[in-house]
Amino acid sequence: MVIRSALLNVMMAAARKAARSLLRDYGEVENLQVSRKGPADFVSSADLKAEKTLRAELKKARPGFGFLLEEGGEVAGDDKSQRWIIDPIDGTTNFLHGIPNFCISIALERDGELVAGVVYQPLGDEMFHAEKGAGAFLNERRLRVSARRKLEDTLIATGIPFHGRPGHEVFLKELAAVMPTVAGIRRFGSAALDLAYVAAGRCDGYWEAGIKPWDIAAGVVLVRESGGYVTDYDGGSRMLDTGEIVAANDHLHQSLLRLLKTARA
Ligand code: LIP
Repeated sequence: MVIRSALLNVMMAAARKAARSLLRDYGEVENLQVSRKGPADFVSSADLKAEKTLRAELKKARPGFGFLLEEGGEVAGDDKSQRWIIDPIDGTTNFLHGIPNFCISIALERDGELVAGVVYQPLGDEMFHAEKGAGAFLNERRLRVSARRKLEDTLIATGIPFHGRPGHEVFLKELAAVMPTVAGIRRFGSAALDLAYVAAGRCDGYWEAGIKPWDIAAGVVLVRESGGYVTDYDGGSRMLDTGEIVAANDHLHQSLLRLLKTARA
């Protein structure tokens, strides 16, 4: 039986409450695929509904904390040292197309440091959670990053730029460098779950550019607390500012970082 802090219990309860409406909406999206208008507006209302629930539950539990919300933006709290960083649906495009790989991501930042994260994948009832210094868990199971040491044995996740997003050419250079070096590359469509999968050892690494703070904040805590390394492209910790991230187990992080840096040179 995992003993969790009151803070994590608050975060997990909020995620479960928001997931109830999200699962109902996801079922509806599948029916809307064939409608002429498509489900885009419906998904944005699902996004807003989930975010409203998360904000209400977390404000009730910690009234003074601020927020950084994917839809609602920055909301200052009375307590200037603490803010929630929330993505109500990470993997929105998957959700829109009825692809079962999306999650709710909630992180707590205290004095500029990410100290707790919850990534909840409601379809599989997979609650990834971690708090600084207390380890990372999937439901009741303690998580550890993979032990693979050779890039040729690894499965690496990434995100691919698309219409309206920058970085197509540089991504192709990165892909050309990584592709022949590893056992496989996956584009799952949710940065938060990509990081959760690294923390769980399902993937050995993940990289992406052009990513938002709410996509990665919770996953950063998961990877760190499961013994992995997470940096920006320069090996620093400014991922939320730069929108660039490289995460991997402790044996591989430097190799992956170097590979990507060479590709971009
Ligand atoms: C998504 C990220 C994903 C990225 C997508 C999108 P959203 O976030 O989680 O890694 O490749 O382009 O940004 O929009 O689903 O919250």
